[in-house]
This record gives sequence, structure tokens and C-alpha cells, in this order.
Amino acid sequence: MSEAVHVGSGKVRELYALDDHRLLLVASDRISTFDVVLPTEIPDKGRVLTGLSGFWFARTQAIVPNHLLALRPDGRSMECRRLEMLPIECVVRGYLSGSGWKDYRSTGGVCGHALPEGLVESAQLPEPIFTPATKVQEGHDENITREQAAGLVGQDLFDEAERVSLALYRFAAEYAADRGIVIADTKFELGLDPAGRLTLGDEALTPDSSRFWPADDYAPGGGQPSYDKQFVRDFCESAGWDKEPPAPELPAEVVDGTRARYVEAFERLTGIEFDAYLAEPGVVLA
Ligand code: Q0Z
Repeated sequence: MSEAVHVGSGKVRELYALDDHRLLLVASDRISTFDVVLPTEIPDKGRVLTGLSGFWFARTQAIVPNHLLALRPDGRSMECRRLEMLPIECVVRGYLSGSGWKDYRSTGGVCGHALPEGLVESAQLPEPIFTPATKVQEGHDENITREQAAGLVGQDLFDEAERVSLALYRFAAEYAADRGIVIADTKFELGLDPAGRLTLGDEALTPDSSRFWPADDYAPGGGQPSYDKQFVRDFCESAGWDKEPPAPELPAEVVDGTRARYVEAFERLTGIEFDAYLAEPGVVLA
């Protein structure tokens, strides 16, 4: 990786340029909660997320092409085609949670979608909705209206991004539901390849880019436990942390339990043993 030039950092990921046309996306084992990166890592978290992205990229190629070129043997690094990213986050919501729930409570709709009255927190929506957001450097993405989003990318690209995002979400949500995981919502990053084709980039349909809930515990009418981060949140709450940095160190049992949840999500969704992925990351692409 000596030729790779570091070009960007996310809270838990790093981005390198390999050449003019290729990037390397590296998922670390860092974990964030309440918007703060914790001082303790979750071993293999980055490999789980990279493996899941690769799995979904391989299975959704017929819906939309994606930027994946190769998974590296380390299991956490993905070589990808450099895209010209759209200046919007393509969010799809199948359930009412987070900022969608907040918007619904204050306006009765979300991002210009009228919704039925009387929906409760975490309710499944009658249909999944596309709720684009603007990219904010540090901080929370802001929901925007369909008109604002269309103004940023043009009507034709907006329509195509909405169509593709809804199709990806429907495919993955149905797939995951059969395996005990509710994908409540998810965020896609779309871009244009050098030929101008709309292409799926970044990570996709991972627990960091989506809300995963355990289907067995689903109970609308309040917040739902996180499939992956609930032990971490519970520990941080019980430790009396005020959610201002620095966050507390995690005890070993919270690290182990959280790692087990990530591995469980990987194995349930892919049907592949995580050890087989560690031995040969390409197994998720077959
Ligand atoms: C992804 C990000 C990360 C920091 C840019 N295929 C692509 N082409 C062009 N740009 C990107 C991609 Cl994936 C791109 N990000 C998000 C990822 C660290 C920021 F690992 N930024």
C-alpha cells in the first residue's frame, strides 16, 4: 500500500487513492455511538462491514452497477472505481425512526412525502420512501425536499437515483427480513462512472450505513434496540457518560458481545461462516 495516497478520513474509515481511476476504502475496527468514536475498537468490525458491502454489491449488480473492483486479502479493504459522487445522500426509509420520526411528529410527513396519520415510532411505512439529504462535512446530514434534491442533481438523475435506491432497499430489506434482521432505513451514495452511468459507491447496506434491528424483538410504539450497537449503548448509558467526548473505554464483555453481534449479522445475511471470509474474502462475491 506504499503507493496509496491518503485522501480522506471518515469517523471509522479511511480513503486512499491508488491511481487516477481507483480508490481504496479501508474500514477500521473503530466504532461510534451517539456520534462519538469510542477509545476501544471492536476486533474484525471493519472486516464484517467490508464483507457485507461486497456481498450486497455482488447481489445487486442487476439493479445498478457498483464501484467494487476487488476485495483485498486483509478483508477490510476494497479497491473501487473512482466516481463523481452526487451531492446528495440517497436515504430510503421503510420504518419511522430517527430524523424521519422527528419530522413526522412535527409535520405529519417526511421530506415532502405525505404519510397516514397516527403512525407510531418505529412503525413500518405503507411503502418505503426516498428521503434525500444533503452531505454535511462534520455533523448530521440534513433532510431536504425532493424539489431541493432535484435542484442539486437535475430531475432526470433525481428520478433515476430514487428508482435505484428504492429497488436496492426493497431487495435487501426482503432478503434480510427472511434472516431475522429488519433494515429500518439505509443510506446509499451514488455517483457517475467515467461513462456517465449511475453507479453505487461507498459502503452499502451495512449496519453503519443502515439501521439494523433484531426482527424477533420488533415492537412498534417506541425506539428499537440496535442489532449491532445495543450492548455499547447500554454500557455507555449505565456508565453515566454525558455523550460528550471522550467516551468511556469498553469492558471486555461488551467488546466480545458486540463483536459477536457483528459476526452474527454477517453470517445470517450472507449464509457464509465468518472464518471462511477471513480465509478468502472473495467467498462473499461468489
Ligand atoms: C467516498 C468516505 C471513507 C472518508 C468519497 N468510488 C468513489 N469515488 C469517489 N469518491 C468516493 C468513492 Cl467511494 C468517496 N467517500 C466517503 C469514505 C473515508 C470518506 F472511507 N468520499
